[in-house]
Amino acid sequence: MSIPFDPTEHSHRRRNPLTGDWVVVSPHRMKRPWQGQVEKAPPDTRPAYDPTCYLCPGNERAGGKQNPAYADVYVFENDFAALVNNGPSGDVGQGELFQATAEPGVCRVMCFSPRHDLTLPEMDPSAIRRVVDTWAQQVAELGARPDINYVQLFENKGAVMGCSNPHPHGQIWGTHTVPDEPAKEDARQRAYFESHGAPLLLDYLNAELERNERLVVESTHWVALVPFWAVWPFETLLLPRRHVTQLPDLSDAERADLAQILKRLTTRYDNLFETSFPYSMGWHGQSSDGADHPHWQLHAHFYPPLLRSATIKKFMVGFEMLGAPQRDLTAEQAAARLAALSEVHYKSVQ
Ligand code: H2U
Ligand code: ZN
Repeated sequence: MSIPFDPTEHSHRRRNPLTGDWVVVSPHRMKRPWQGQVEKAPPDTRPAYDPTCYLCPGNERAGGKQNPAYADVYVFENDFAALVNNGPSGDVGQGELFQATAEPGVCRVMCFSPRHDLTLPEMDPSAIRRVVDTWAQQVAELGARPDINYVQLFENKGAVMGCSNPHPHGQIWGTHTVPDEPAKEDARQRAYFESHGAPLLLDYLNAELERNERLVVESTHWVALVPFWAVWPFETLLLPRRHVTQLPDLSDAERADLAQILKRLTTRYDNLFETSFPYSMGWHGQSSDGADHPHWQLHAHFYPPLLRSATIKKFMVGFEMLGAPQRDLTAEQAAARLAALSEVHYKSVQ
């Protein structure tokens, strides 16, 4: 007689339908004794203005240019851009085994706030709304250029993620080629739409709302959940309830509501280990190639590395580097932890 499958006991694999990638889940390992230290992060005592910060208003940047005395969001061309428009175009490879193509592009930096000491969860929804509007405006502006076919918005937060400066900021990269992650998601969403006649992520969202096992925060227009196939311990997916393919298409009400849910979600993240929660987050919308993409559903991914405390992170090494990603805490357990947290920021309580 075979034992019935128990997702909280038995090792298994889960498939990410957006990319086709798999993750190994080892829920039985959550019962291991833990003898490591659980350290609290040192208190964060940043000034509202730091005269040595290259992102604060009025300061000189590393490249020698000066920031204006900006009052809300400020976007500038990255002084050390990874992609530039200064070379040949097209195929620059040397045959089948040495393929290369020119990759012209644009890299910008976006300061979320003039305040050096704030992060998204500590900002007012009205200020976060200006971040949302700027994201949408940048996708519309860069996406309209014939040389740019994808606009990737992202935020690297925290030194543990390699973020160079605590001043709240994100980045904008406009690329000629659709990068690998959105390209994989595009192919899977297109194939699903062709066989089911509905967007993959909307069917997925509706199934998650029905199951109610992995939901973290819900609002009128948005839902944040731990995806069934999450790789990072507290990874989340944030998506609109309506079928929307890109940020510029969001309505006024959806933008205002997005500002609120971003604050609520990131506050829960900070409250989890009572630390300014590090992550890489970013938006995936349709490519800006001028075509219609009805198979797309706009969404944001949050990929946070912390596992057990403010100082203990998950490493993607060993089997994960050479085989496939693996996790112990199940997506359902992570969602339950995040869903149980307060939406009042821990710093405002103490
Ligand atoms: P992070 O988001 O990973 O911290 O990167 C910050 C970016 O800011 C980085 O790409 C740019 C760096 O090139 N930068 C400037 O454009 N001007 C500066 O004066 C310093 C940093
Ligand atoms: Zn600053």
